[in-house]
Amino acid sequence: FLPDPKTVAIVGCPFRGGQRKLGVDKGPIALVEAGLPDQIKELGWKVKFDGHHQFEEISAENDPPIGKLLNPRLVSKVCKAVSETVGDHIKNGELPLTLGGDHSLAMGTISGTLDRYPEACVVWVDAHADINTPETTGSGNIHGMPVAFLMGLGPTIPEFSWVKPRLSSSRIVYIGLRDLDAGEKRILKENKIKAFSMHEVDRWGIGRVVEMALDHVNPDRDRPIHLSFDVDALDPSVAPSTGTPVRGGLTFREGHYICEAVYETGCLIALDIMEVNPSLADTASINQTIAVGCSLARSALGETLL
Ligand code: HAR
Ligand code: MN
Ligand code: MN
Ligand code: MN
Repeated sequence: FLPDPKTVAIVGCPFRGGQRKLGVDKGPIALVEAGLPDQIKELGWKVKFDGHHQFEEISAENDPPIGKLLNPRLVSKVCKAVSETVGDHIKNGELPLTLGGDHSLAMGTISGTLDRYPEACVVWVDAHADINTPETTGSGNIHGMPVAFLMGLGPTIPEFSWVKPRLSSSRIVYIGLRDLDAGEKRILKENKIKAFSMHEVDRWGIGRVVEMALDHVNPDRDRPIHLSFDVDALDPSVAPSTGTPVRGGLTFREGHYICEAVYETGCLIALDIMEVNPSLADTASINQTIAVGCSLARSALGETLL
């Protein structure tokens, strides 16, 4: 599935409307300023980047909550635009690398992927399952819900009618989970969704976990893979500058190993690097987190293979 010539299209998404904290909208700018486009070129890819998305804001007065959902119209509109951009890049034979921004954006990126490849599978690397429905959410933050929307769980919200419920429970696998809400645990069980929490990473080791994860969603390694990587999957000592850090996460190598192993399948068709927030820590921690975001992306694009 790798595009020929190998071309990455960077989709910079300075967006924070899926959660409450300031700063995550600066993530993509920081990753690009740190040199990510040139780093990817050095790996032998053509890189297309024509600036970050300019999301025209819907003012808060025009966007009251729908039920518990915060900024619903804004999130919907932004994700719809992202979906179209990602889908277009895939159609053009480019691998979209979406830089967030908060993880609600994955509603857009994965919709774009499924437009082009309905049979695609998703590897979701995160401390969180992001599978609350508009009914189970405690926070109202839509970055905790994109998977529910993609799977068509929960009530129909007319403002999100463009999101087609096309992701089936057998086509997504989680790695790195350790902070789930009670409702999310129930949803995972009821839908028999495969998840490798940090407990499984400790038990089996990351090599075996990634193999089992891929065996589940992509047994013959012939399906396109969308890798959605939330940097809070990593331990806060590795990626401190993110909105909802949770202790006990993936080591630097475990995170990079996942990216490398997905690249090795030759099935990667879209990549998200999400939730880098370059304002939530001291300068050293911020720079460390930005550097890790860049190196995860490089690993998923083949950097560390001999
Ligand atoms: N489960 C909580 C909620 O729904 C926290 C979710 C989110 N944080 C993230 N997503 N960074 O991965 O609000
Ligand atoms: Mn997430
Ligand atoms: Mn998370
Ligand atoms: Mn490296």
